Amino acid sequence: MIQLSVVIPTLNERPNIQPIFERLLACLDGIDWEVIFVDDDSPDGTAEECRRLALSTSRVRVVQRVGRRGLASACLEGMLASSAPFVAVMDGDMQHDETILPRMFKEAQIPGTDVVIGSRHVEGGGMGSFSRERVKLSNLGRRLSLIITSQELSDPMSGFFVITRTYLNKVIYRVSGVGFKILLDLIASSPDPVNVREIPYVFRNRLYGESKLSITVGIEYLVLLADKIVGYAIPLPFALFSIVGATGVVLYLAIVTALYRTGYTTFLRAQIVATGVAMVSNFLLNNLITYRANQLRGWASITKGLIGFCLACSLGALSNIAVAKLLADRGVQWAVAGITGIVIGSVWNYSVTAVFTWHLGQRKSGRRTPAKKSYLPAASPDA
Ligand SMILES: Nc1nc2c(ncn2[C@@H]2O[C@H](COP(=O)(O)OP(=O)(O)OP(=O)(O)O)[C@@H](O)[C@H]2O)c(=O)[nH]1
Ligand SMILES: [Mg+2]
Repeated sequence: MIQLSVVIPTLNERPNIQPIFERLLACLDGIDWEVIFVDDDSPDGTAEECRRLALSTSRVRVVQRVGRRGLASACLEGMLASSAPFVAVMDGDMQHDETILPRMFKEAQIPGTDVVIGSRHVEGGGMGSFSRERVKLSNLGRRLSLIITSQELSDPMSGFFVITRTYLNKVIYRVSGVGFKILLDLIASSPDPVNVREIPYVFRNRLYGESKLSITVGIEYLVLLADKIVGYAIPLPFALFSIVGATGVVLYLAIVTALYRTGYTTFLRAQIVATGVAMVSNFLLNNLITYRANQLRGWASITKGLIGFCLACSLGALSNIAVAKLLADRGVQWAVAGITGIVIGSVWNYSVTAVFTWHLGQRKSGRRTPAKKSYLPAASPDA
């Protein structure tokens, strides 16, 4: 029976697959283990490389996700594809020190334990040769994590941990699966205090492949925080759409104030400019944050999307005014009438643009250029 599944999310990690497997083989002696690579259809042929390896050992399994992306959701799918009572999650670039896995596994078996974290911030651990900026960012992330979990963890941003099946089953329906910080998501999803153990390790440098760290990781982190705060009450995309809408209102007011109150132009002109700028800003922010998974790219589709977005939102504004006026005419207090109008207008804007501008719910083509080289054995001539 497999006791420990090691889930490794991968995106363009082909050169790391064989070495990481050999390292696991060397350090997990005496444990019944398997490794599950969850690959997001990497163009460099990572999944094919995993399959090549899997043909020679039953310890290797592959989940290849087509048309989908995301580290947290990849980890969740790997965990759910395993039947082992303990699941480890580890990066596929050998930056996590796999030699502490046996100790993590041992501590995870101590009754009552939920999660064992590989930590860079307890005595004996370290960030390796991380740049000062990366360390600062990591520390900021650690402080922000306290918004969604009251539990003081030394390294909530860690992507290296062992979780018990019992704990996973307890929180699985509450996890967001958004972004890159799956450990924090799993811990913040528990209704009860989590029994955590921490084991030090020193973060290593990447030997092969490239980092996937980008501005998106930061945005996804904020989205995770937002989902944990409001996600139970409001669907996350609608909450993000509304936050973006609120920034549009602030921008609109600032521009009208700057242009009209200073006497620079007429009220009508100030309003036209402010409305135009706010709509473009809302469109771009929604494209970057709310609909990042369906993001429109390239001038042609961005221009088409922007025109559709402005048309839909203009209709939304009309319905907002119409509803508010109707209610006010029937004696409803003006503030209540106005807010009702805003809510109805926003729901319209959100629903229409989600479908027509960002094509939400329509299956994206998973087609891509296949990996240059196939590692599958050539079909036998008599097959
Ligand atoms: N399946 C999947 N794996 C991902 C995705 N993004 C990153 N990964 C994998 O997650 C692990 C961590 O990503 P890294 O780019 O190394 O992130 P990091 O370790 O925080 O950053 P660096 O220190 O700069 O390497 C690696 O194994 C990546 O291949 C994704 O969208 N899907
Ligand atoms: Mg890395």
